[in-house]
Amino acid sequence: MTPPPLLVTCGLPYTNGPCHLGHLRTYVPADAYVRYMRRKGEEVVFVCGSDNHGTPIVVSAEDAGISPRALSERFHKHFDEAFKRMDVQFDHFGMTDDPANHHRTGSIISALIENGYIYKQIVNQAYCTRCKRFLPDRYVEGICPHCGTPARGDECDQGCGKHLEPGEIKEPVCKVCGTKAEFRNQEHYFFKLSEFKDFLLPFLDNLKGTSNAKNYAIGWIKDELHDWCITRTLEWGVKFPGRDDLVVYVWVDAPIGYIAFTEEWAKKSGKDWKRYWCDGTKVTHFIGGDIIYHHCIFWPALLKGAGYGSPYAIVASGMVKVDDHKFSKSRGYVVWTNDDYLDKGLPADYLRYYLLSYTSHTKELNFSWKVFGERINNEVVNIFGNFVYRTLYFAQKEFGGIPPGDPDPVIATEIEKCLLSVDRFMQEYEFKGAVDAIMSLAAFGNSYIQTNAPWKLIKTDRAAATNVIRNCIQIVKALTQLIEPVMPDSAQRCWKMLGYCDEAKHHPISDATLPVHEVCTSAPVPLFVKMEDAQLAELDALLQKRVAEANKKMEKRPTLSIDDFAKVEMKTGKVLAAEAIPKSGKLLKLQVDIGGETRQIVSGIAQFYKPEELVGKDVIVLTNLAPAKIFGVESNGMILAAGDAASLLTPLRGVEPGTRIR
Ligand code: B3M
Ligand code: ZN
Repeated sequence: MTPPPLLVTCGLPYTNGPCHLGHLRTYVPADAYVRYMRRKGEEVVFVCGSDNHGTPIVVSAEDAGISPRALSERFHKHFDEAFKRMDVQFDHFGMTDDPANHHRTGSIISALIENGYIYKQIVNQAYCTRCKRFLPDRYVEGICPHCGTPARGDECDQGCGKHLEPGEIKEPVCKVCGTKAEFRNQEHYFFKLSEFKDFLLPFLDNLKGTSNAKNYAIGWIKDELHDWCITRTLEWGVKFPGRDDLVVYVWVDAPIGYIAFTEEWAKKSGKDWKRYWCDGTKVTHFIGGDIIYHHCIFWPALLKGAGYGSPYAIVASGMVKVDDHKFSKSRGYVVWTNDDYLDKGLPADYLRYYLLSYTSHTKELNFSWKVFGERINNEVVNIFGNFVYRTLYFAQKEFGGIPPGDPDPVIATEIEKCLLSVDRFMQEYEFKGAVDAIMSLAAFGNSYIQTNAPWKLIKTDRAAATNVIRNCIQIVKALTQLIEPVMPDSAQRCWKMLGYCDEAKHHPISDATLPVHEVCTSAPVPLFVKMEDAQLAELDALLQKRVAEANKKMEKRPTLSIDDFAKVEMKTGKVLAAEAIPKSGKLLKLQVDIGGETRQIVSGIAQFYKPEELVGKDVIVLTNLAPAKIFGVESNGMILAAGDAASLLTPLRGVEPGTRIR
């Protein structure tokens, strides 16, 4: 039997926000790896897709006033386009909410039930009496039972990082309305992860990939393995077989998406997906360093329990910082792929180069525009670009092409050395090592042309000058071949300048050593444009502005004089009527008695209150706010509320409507 081909996947982006540098740190190296392996002659399939389920999507969709499916489709399209613009070329990019994944997840759960790995149990779960619902995962916040830090329902995101099971969180509070949650009993389904220890230890021992993934997982497995609750009380998701009231936990159907996407790809390409997942598989997962547990422990156990093959390699990238700060969207330490980079006209290749060469794949990457500019200008432009241009310019000017022939042995040896070195690094997922080796060859070329100065030599010894430039051309060809996985667009442009009409990526990497027969007779142009200081300063200013704005949001307001406060007119009011404003999602239209006068007020509280529960309530109204039209509806005043969940203010003791607040 022929050995199974390589299947490479990337962690699936959630469809509740745009693509950023943190995503790219995983996807760009995966794409470079796939390109390289193909150039080595391996059969590779590269699949990914968007992760549409789970509470983060439901909460964001509620905020946006649209359905989780609509939100998912919007961001799915966004990611698909952003990846293409970055030259990250998946063979298939699916959605976890599409039928193939619903079907595959159902079938895997059924297999797990049949094999005795799933059992029912009553869970004491957080319940909100105001919202009248159970609070899965991110619907609840509280205190981590392991380390005492404030945590989300499903993970201690600010403290110890542990995964939290339903019912584990202490002092739970409803994320939507801020009400203290109760614990109530509910029946759930559990996966017997604890039974997989004997399988997981040898599996991890043999696992390929980066050492961080393997070592963390081996460390965790030496502790006790807990069974996982794999159902949630949500409408949105993949239904648990036979239970209309439960969906499976997002971390069940998300990795199963890898299989479903392979099936979708196989269907359109006339291939057999089982070849990838059922016989001795060669599946390589590229993931972020924060989801190692899910991929090295939970996922292989799930596959094993359902009778599928095990992952071959897991490659986990290190964290991303921005300007020496923890990557944070809310604090402004973020670089958006479209808004901050591609839409500014910057080439995908520069960012690809930077991400691959900044540091070892498993180490922390600290982004700054300053270092970005330095690396591009000093390395890509001055070393690589400069050498290529000098060589091609001289060849074209003096020879209008180069007489074919073999390069000198010393040059051939240098190229061979580089090929071996790049190969060793790529096999070890050490992308920086590979890029550095390529750049060393470019630096070698630069000093070779400088030392031999063919522009001088040609005046005294034309044959010797011809030989020098032929050697340089060979190095250019090797560089073009080698850099293609890193900077595909630049490599292709260079390939054209060498006189080739086909695509560089369709040549095996070993072509680097074959002599060049043709050199383009049209004038070469510089491959790269330098990053200007002014442009870098502008990009940096945008980042600093975003950080300052985020800070301001968290800052205290300036002190107010009593005279300033006297300008504010607030009165008690009684809500007489309330109705939702159609299609607005968030808005209610209220009629409020403020003492002898009825005001119409539009308020963004529809997510938190039903219209009928507001009628008759005493509220506090800012009465001298300038009237405004909101969603086309006249609003004359503002109702005061506290916090993100809009808890309405009300007088402690009954007072007449229209009583002045002082
Ligand atoms: N959607 C995103 C994350 O936690 C999550 C990955 C799923 S991979 C199967 O990074
Ligand atoms: Zn609630």
